[in-house]
Amino acid sequence: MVSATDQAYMKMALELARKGVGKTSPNPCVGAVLVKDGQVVGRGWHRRAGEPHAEINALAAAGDLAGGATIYVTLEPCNHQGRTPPCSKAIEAAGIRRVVYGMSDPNPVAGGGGAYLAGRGLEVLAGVLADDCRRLNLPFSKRVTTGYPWVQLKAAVSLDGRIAAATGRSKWITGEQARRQVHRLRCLSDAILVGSGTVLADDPSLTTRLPGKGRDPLRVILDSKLATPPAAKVVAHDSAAATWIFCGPDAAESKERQLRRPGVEVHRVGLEADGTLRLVEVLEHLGRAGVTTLLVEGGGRVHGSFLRRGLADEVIFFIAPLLLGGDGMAAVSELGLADPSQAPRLHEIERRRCGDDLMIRGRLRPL
Ligand code: AOF
Ligand code: ZN
Repeated sequence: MVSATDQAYMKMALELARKGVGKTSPNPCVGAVLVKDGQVVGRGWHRRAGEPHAEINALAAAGDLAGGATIYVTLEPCNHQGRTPPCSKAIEAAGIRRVVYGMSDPNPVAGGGGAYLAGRGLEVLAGVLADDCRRLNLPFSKRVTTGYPWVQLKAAVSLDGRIAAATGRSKWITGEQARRQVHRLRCLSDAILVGSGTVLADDPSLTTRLPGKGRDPLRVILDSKLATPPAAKVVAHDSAAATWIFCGPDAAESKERQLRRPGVEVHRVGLEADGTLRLVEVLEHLGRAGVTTLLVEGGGRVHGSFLRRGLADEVIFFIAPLLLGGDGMAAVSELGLADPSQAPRLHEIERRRCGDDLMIRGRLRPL
């Protein structure tokens, strides 16, 4: 039975887990609370990959008070020796009597802690606020089960769905608040991806420029023919961020040589029948490198490719109150839909006002 008390403590554990958002990649955000005789005796959360798991931090905070307590943890305790010893054993050794967790561990190498602890005679309750726990770790769950990162499509569009005037100029469609929000999104991503068209048109640096936020995500350019000029900011600028350029099998060696410098890697992948890069190969490369959240910033052809192949997980569009007309550049290239009922549709939509603009965000699949 799931009681209101169990839910309340799980909520507390979720709040703790959220402190890790954007900091724990490629590992999950996890929170844990220890409760004994109606008192919270320990709190913990996972701060960074490689550092102790949430459960271990909560056990350490409780010290001797852990004996006989209940542990509330947002993710099933791990049962494996990874970078740190298994939490299942630590929970057992501390004399915990009852284990309440939210989501099961989707990680095939780490799972099984729930069954282990039940087998050792602890009372185990799974699935408390499971959906909230899952929402917090969708990118992690996707990467450990498929090998691909979680893909977010981002665009700043006019009311009529254009991302640039016919000249290619796009500065600025959305206002300052929306642009600040984009930098926040970049900070939470492990990598930012754009097509070479965007590099040629905008020459973006694709760094995060939030004061005090140090992390610069990996920059990824889709550039089948290596059209990126060696002077482009993504390759030439002195930056802490690394750049990976993906090109087709036949892109010129001479161009690759010109682009090569510290921090820049060129990767060759196969082509689809339509001549575009094989995105699944790109995603495999990135997933293997630990990229868990990938922010795709366009342009329209890149967004179209991800959507047509069903490879996007989430859409985050900023809509500005202006009109660019049909000669402007479309936010999403052709999808070949015969009927609106076939259109990719967002779920659990979040709407947020950013000054005069509106952010609309949602997942392309239900939970
Ligand atoms: C975390 N933090 O609080 C919990 C995790 O790389 P390792 O050895 O730290 O193991 C990571 C795995 O442990 C992770 O994939 C997940 O399945 C499990 N639980 N991981 O980073 C935590 N509880
Ligand atoms: Zn663990």
